[in-house]
Amino acid sequence: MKLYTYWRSLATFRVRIALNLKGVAYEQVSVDLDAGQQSKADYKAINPQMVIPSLVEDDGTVLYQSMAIMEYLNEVYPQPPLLPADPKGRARVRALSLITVADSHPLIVPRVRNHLAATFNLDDEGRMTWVRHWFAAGLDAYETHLSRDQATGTYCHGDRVTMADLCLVSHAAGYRVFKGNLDKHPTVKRIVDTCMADERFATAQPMRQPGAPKAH
Ligand SMILES: N[C@@H](CCC(=O)N[C@@H](CS)C(=O)NCC(=O)O)C(=O)O
Repeated sequence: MKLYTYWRSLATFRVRIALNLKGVAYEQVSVDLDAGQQSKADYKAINPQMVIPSLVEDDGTVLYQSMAIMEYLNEVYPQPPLLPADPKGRARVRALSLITVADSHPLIVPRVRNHLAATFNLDDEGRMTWVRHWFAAGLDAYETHLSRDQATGTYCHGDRVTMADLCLVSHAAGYRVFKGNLDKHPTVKRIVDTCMADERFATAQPMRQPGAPKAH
């Protein structure tokens, strides 16, 4: 299978972790978001929404939207499970995942930041404030849920990795790119640090992808 990706894409980071956890081999095809390659005709034919990730199966089926892709991988490769066995647990993991996937990340993606600049003349500093606001709002919600819910364990839900951890880790990584830190979110920080100590998470992170700037 082929993953259309870009080193710093947070949505693709989530999918890369899922692929690593499932032990699935894949080919990476880079879509340079900084060069606007996502809007070019050849990629638009694959994903009309002009966003990454897209995962193309060997039979040509195109999967899109990171959460749908994670759920697909979880169904096709059941081990290790990314969702709990019980309906209430699954609802909680999906709900935690959606804090990032539905309510935070969509507000900070390049097309939104570009629109704020082009249509509303928001300068760099204004866009930075916007992005940090939405990341922090999501982290506040995570911190409250995770610190008060009995269901929280070593990870977001109990003592096994679930899809919620993949989403949380991508959220925290994005916040750090925009110079946020997790000092006010200790439960989030504990879980993120635990996840990132696992090579299957660490090797999926943006700075370890082909094309990422060299760390200095
Ligand atoms: N909800 C989608 C978000 C996809 C998305 O917006 N991806 C970003 C990269 S993380 C993108 O391709 N942005 C291109 C743009 O905004 O022009 C998902 O989770 O897959």
